[in-house]
Amino acid sequence: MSKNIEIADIFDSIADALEFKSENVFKIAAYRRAARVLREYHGDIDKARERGTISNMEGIGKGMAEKIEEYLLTGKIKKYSEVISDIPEGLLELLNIPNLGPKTLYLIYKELGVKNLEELERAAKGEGIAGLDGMGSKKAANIRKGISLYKLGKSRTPLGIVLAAAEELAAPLKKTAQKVSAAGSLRRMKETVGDIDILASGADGEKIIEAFISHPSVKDVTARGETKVAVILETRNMQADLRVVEKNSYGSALVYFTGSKAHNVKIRGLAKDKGLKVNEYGVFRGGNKIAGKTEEEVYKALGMKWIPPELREDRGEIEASLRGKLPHIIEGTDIKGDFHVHSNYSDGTEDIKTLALAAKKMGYAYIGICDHSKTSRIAGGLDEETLKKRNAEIDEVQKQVNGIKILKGMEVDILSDGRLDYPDIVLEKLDFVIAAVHQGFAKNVTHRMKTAMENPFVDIIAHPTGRLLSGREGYTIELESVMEHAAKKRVALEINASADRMDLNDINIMKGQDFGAGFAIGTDAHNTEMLEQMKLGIGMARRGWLERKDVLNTFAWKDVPLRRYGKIK
Ligand code: DGT
Ligand code: CA
Ligand code: CA
Repeated sequence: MSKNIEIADIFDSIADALEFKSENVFKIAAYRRAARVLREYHGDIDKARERGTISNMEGIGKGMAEKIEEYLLTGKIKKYSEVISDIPEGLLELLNIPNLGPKTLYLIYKELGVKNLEELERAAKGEGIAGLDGMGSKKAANIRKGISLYKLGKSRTPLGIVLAAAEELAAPLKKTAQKVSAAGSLRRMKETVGDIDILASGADGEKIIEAFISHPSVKDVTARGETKVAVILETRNMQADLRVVEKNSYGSALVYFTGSKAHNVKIRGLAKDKGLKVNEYGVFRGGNKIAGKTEEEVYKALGMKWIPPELREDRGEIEASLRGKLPHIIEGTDIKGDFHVHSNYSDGTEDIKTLALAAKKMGYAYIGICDHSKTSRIAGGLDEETLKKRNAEIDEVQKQVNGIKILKGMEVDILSDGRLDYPDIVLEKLDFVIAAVHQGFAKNVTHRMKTAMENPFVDIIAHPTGRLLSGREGYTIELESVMEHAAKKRVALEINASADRMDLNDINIMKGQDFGAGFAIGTDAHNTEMLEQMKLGIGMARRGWLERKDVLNTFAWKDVPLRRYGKIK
């Protein structure tokens, strides 16, 4: 592990401990921010120390810089041993359980002596937690629900993490194998992945398997045969399966191992009706193999057009393909811009110019700079004066950078009564507004979102469910009611593509589409690298059967159908 990651882990642990002790929220946020900056740092942190430039890093204050230096010089951070000295080992891990906040955990620990997951589970089931002051059976039930979510979360990994790990894993295979592809839920871009499946074919199968298991990210080999092997990766102890197949069966094997299981079952039934047999080796009529080399060929033999992997969930794609009515789902190349990017004016780590240049390099026509509004103070929310300055800087940078339009967006908080965090006169000066609930997740969220949509300057509703894949349940909300209202008011629903959110996900996208809502994909990037998360949003949109016309950022900026410009589809 590189040193910056080691330090980031320690900073996150300090933040956990401070949270447990109910200390100052800004102090906690400073550790979290520093941890994030360190995780994304690509330089040599030791060199930065030698140059004395650590404290120049955006998001690293003087105090944090000192602690980083302390670690680099001594291998320890005193503050860490201090804050954890009176907390039992493993207790803070429980803070990752949804519905269990630091204050409650503290109470349970103090009153019941709960120190680990097992004890917590017991206390949540029996009288223990329910009997505590201010708790009751409803809260105990919520914690039980949180525990099962937490366990589930541990067994599946968010797609964003998996994609990065799988790309790294597959890269060296491309040298020995003729063909390499992701398969399984990873290729279908499912929001979480149980295990990684990779398919390869080439002249020397043994050499391919050898290259796979000798990869530095492989921790353990759990099963090894001549054509398949299973390993455990360093990343979250994930399992990865590799299968090596004959090139004449590559297409049918890819169909088979891409799944989903439900899709495969339906295909097999269909083949049977036609007097055919389909398996991982090919499509057969009697003893004759009639297809198998490519996926296109396999689908064609069954009377279908090739089906994009993201649709292979048996949600009507087979019927649509048989009738020649598959939708033209959106592609990465359709995306003309990103609507949700934070600059260093709020909690992003890079300046507007850097972000704009990066977006231009990605081939975008526009980038929506979208900082937090003033109520989100912990996230560096902008007061009106600072917002003016930011807008002026956008104008200034726009003069220096051509070939990309820099949009003045804001992610504006929806307040407890549904009003927005800035008056209309401020909102009006922006190119677009994303309205977001960041406080009061259980407080009247449906009503607040709908009220916010009454404001004519609201264009997009941010992360409409509020859930996090790392284990936060999200808002208490009647999503259908919000979607219906959004469709009626022509407010777009966000597909927030950040790895931990994926919000809306495929199922909710389909729901939104049933109501006739429009969508806007935003990465919620806090630095240039996170702009790449657009692919996760595209994956979700494709799984939700969205076409170009359904997604705002497939339009050229002058044609984006925002209601404030009267350009409504
Ligand atoms: P995951 O790993 O839980 O996220 O989901 P998948 O879809 O990647 O499932 P996995 O890894 O168990 O299997 C990969 C693919 O192999 C799966 O999508 C379809 C195929 N497959 C696995 N087992 C069966 C089976 O019993 N019958 C059929 N028809 N296909 C199977
Ligand atoms: Ca899998
Ligand atoms: Ca598998």
